[in-house]
Amino acid sequence: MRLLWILLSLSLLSSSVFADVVIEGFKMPESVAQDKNGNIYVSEIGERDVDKDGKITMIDKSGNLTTIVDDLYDPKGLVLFDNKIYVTDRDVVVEVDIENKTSAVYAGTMQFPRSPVFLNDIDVDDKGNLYVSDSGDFKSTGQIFIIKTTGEIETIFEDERNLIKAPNGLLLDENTLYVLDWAGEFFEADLNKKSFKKIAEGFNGGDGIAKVKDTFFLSSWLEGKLYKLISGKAELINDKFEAAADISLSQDNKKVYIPDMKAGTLTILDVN
Ligand SMILES: [Ca+2]
Ligand SMILES: [Ca+2]
Repeated sequence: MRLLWILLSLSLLSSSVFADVVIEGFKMPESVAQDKNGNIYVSEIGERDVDKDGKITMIDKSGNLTTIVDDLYDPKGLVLFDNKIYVTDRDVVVEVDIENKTSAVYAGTMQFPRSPVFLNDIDVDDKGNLYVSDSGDFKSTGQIFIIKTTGEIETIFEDERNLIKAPNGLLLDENTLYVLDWAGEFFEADLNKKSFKKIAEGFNGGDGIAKVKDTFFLSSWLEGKLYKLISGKAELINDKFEAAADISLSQDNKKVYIPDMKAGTLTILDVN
């Protein structure tokens, strides 16, 4: 059992007062999600390129940490659907049964139309179709996949591959897919009209996306920063992270969870 360290601090940031909670002791945390019961799940890479040390840790409402599975490679983006966790793990997507604490490959490397190189973020629609980003070589070979509930996997926005360099963060909002590229651009893609347009830029080393109404929160892994974006205008709200990874919102939309991969922490930021 690991020790849980909670550090309460008040910091004045851009005229708002945030009460931050920082939970320490994670090994390269990459992504986070909260379920409807209030439990928070964190993916931990462990050591990079080392197999069987990647895990999913659950933080319950009392702050107790429990290992759900610890047999993964380098788990990254995770999403909850139907009491299961879907997590990207290098070149596969793994399904984690929370109750039984078991994992199994859900989408294997060979099922993809083009071999994935660095699967990164994941989101799910209300039917269970998964959207997955592949950051490729982090320069120009990235791609975005849909994994249908039938098991079929397709590359989407093929015609926009000149715009998409190294997609990292994905966020699905009804028929709109938001994409934060490692190269710094933030895109809005209409899944029905198949349109794909840039709505902001300047987020070098972009990683996670969270959204409350018309406000986006965007993280930069490379710069350790968290931004707020409203109507295309970005405001820096925290630059104290070492590597702000794949952020997400609490169920009540009042908090943003920020895993800091290099610091090994999870910061809970009040954005009410
Ligand atoms: Ca690992
Ligand atoms: Ca990511």
